[in-house]
Amino acid sequence: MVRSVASVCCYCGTGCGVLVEAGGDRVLAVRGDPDHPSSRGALCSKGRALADTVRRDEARVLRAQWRPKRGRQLQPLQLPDALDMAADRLADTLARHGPDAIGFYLSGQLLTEDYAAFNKLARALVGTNHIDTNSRLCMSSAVTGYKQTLGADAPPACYEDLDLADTVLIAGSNMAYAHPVLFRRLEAARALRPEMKVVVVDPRRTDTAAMADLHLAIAPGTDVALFHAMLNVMVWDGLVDADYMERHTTGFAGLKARIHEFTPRAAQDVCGVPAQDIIQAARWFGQSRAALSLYTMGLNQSSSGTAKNAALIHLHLATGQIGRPGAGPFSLTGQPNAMGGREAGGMATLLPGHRDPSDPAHRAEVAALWGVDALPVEPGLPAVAMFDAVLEGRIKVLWIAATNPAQSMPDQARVRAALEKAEFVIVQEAFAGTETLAYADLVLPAATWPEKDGTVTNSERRISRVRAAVPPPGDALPDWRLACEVARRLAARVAPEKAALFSYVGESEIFAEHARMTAGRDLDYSALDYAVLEAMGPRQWPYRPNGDSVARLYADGRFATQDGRARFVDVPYVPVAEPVSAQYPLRLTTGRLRDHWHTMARTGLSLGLTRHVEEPWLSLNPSDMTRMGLASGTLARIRSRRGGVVLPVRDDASVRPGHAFLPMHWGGAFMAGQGVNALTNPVCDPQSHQPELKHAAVAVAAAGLPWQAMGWVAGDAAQLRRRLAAWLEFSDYVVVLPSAVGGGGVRLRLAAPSSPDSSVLAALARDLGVEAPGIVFDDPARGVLRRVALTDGRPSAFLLAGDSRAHEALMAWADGGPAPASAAALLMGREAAGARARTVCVCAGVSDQAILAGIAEGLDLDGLKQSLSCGTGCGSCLPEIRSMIVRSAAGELRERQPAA
Ligand SMILES: Nc1nc2c(c(=O)[nH]1)N[C@H]1C(S)=C(S)[C@@H](COP(=O)(O)OP(=O)(O)OC[C@H]3O[C@@H](n4cnc5c(=O)[nH]c(N)nc54)[C@H](O)[C@@H]3O)O[C@H]1N2
Ligand SMILES: Nc1nc2c(c(=O)[nH]1)N[C@H]1C(S)=C(S)[C@@H](COP(=O)(O)OP(=O)(O)OC[C@H]3O[C@@H](n4cnc5c(=O)[nH]c(N)nc54)[C@H](O)[C@@H]3O)O[C@H]1N2
Ligand code: SF4
Ligand SMILES: [Mo]
Repeated sequence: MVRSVASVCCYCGTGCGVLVEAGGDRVLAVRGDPDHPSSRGALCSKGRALADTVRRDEARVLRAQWRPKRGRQLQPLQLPDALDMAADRLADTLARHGPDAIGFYLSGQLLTEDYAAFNKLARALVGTNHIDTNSRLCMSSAVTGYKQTLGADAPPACYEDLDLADTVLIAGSNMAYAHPVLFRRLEAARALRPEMKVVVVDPRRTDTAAMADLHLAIAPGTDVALFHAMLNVMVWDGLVDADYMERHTTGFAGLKARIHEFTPRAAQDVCGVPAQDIIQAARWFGQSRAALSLYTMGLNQSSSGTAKNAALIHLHLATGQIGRPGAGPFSLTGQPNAMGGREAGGMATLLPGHRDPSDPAHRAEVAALWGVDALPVEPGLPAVAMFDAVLEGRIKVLWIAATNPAQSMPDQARVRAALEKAEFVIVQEAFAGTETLAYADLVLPAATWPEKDGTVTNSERRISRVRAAVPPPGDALPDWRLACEVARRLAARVAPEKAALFSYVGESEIFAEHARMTAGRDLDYSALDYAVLEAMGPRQWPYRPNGDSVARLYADGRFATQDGRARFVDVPYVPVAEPVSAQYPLRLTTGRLRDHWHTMARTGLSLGLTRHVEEPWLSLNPSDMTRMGLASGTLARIRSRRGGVVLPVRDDASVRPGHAFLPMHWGGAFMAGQGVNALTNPVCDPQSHQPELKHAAVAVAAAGLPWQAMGWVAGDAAQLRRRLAAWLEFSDYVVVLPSAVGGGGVRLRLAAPSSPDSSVLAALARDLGVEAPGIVFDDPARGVLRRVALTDGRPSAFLLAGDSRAHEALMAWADGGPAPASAAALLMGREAAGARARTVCVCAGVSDQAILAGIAEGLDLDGLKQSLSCGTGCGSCLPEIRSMIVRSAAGELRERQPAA
């Protein structure tokens, strides 16, 4: 019997509805849910590939595990024993060191019910406010920005505003990659109303920027100067709404003097974009009937993230562009439940129902609602400071759930030192092989999507039900249940009267308790429960008992402040924390790719998704490459003041001279060293405590690793990655990557200063399964191995050590290309092969080469769609295809000549 279960995609904060088709314990297919009001059936490439990522095997954490001693392997443990072990350690730490020796580090990927359970455990039972999440790396500047200006942490707009806006200001957001379904909606609106103006503020010319009428490629970190200058122009041109400001805002007088300094000329010098463009952006915004801003990490992940948010919101307050259809400052959330986590108060600086832990009245309210005497007073530590406290020995037990800090936190050397220093680390994980698991003393097996029930809130304040479609594998349990099981055991040891606080029978009971805590607050959805969600479908907050959702906030000009007025805040422009210098001359920024999700535990399991970008590299402007004498593909050592990584460099005209870009996805589980965040700066915004993940000063130089080997082997990527993982220690440059080539397998690349001795080469050949292969052209005297194992006449594994000229040709053959006329000529690199094509359209499997060939024939977008079917599925590739058309016309891209 096939069931169809309505749920929500587990990736980004767009929160697309999905229908999961399942039979028994298997997921058969995942489709877009046409009835979900936020997405109306649409899914991007990641959502479409969800069925490929549902696993019940060794790719998952199936059992509890513990590490008897640091440095030893994890060992399996019965789940009840693991829960007792957690409770024992927590009780013991409480007795010896008190509640603030325990910290919880959670995730915006937890469901609201998980958050509610953990929050109660931390604050009402353990008695600490040390509960923070990866949302600190993500949304916390949006929270402080909204609270400072509008009085509450509430995005005032909704997705329909994308259809209705006349001017759209996209700031620090690469929506084309990170919120593709919303970007599709914007493209559709613009196709209907070509007069719509789109301005993109991003140092890089992303696929999002490529669709803009105006791209402001500002220097990193200079957004405040830009927004102040835009406001300056609006004041000067009389585009502000003095009446609105007079009736609904305060504080403009205090900001005026500062705005005065930021003339377009002054901002041109700071931001590095023409004054004329700044004036143009301000006029479009100010003259527009409806102006909408969409913004994300380019603003938030900054040492002045709060100021960037406030300065952008000022533009809306000054022009009255808020609370109306098509208008408003709309912060897009990153993770699927970043919003729900904020509502449940699952961060050090928040309490349930958008309350504040530093407010005694709020603490008393929450204590009463939970039925405990009091909540802890001592402030909780935000993420970066929490890991510092672990390193300094103040926090001794750290419980990590649904996040992978040994990859995603800035300044990995420090984070990893902290994890080593901790007395006891609990890691609650769903997928095997993550970087953080290497530091676990106790592993709790978590259920994950689509095995969990609960709710999430998306960017437009819409609460949807997440529904389980299959049972969890092995001993895995939903996160809230693991939290409650440990909580009850801990209560039995330290406060038996509190055990009842955690005796929920199911998710709906937790949600009901949580929803009640929102009564009378700005987000009030106390009238909402699972029955209402079942009957009415996803609802937005605030939710009125009569069944009305509120689509737009502040329509009446009354804000969530004491006096009902929104506030202008006099925010200074402060440059990035780490200026470039002679020693570290390049500005590094980091961010996302279209088809991967964060640290790739899940997207790394979908072969289709690995095709778009197959490996990590550093993007540099071609002029910098020439200046440094680096050819595309050269291995380079990238260093910051904190650490380094070795990766290939590639020329990329979307990056400005003096700038560099590295994707955030690949960490120590896929490459030698500690990944991208070995480089990043842990300096934080003083108000939001969000780290500056978007900027670090770096140096780049050729790595000097001339000996290289490349291998590939077909088979199950999760198993093969485990088999090859030890090679990650081999040198400063090693990557072990899932590969879609030949129906799936793993790719290995490594490099060394000189040829390793023959025993190392023999071990490499053994691990890749090419000890006695079908084709051999070795040259042992020169440390060269060239071997291909064949199955049914096609490569099933190969190794090219010391001479990898044949790599692309072999990959093409393994991937279904024609067999070479002469294997010898191929392996000796004499059979020239055109560079292998890269997949642009995952749905229809169309390569960049095919698209460029089409463009060369004169096809436009519609022609390409018709003749190649590219871009006719989820549409995630459309921005890239459009940008290829533009860049080909500009002579930047050319079809590569086919192999001679
Ligand atoms: N495919 C995919 N989608 C995702 C995710 C994913 O991992 N993969 N993750 C989700 C999550 S959790 C998040 S938080 C969102 C993030 O979504 P986005 O914020 O859109 O993604 P990023 O690539 O991190 O950063 C956006 C842009 O900020 C620019 N930028 C850097 N510095 C500055 C600056 O100083 N000013 C300005 N204006 N821009 C700057 C970068 O060049 C980059 O293009 O994506 C969500 N969606
Ligand atoms: N350099 C750089 N670093 C960044 C960023 C950047 O732009 N640049 N962005 C930052 C941002 S915005 C974010 S949001 C973070 C994201 O960083 P992380 O949160 O560390 O990234 P994920 O890979 O999503 O980690 C989620 C983990 O939870 C596991 N998991 C999945 N489902 C479940 C479940 O249901 N229960 C449990 N218990 N576990 C589960 C996954 O296997 C995975 O290991 O990265 C931050 N780090
Ligand atoms: S846009 Fe893509 S990743 Fe985001 S929720 Fe929708 S389908 Fe999932
Ligand atoms: Mo995020």
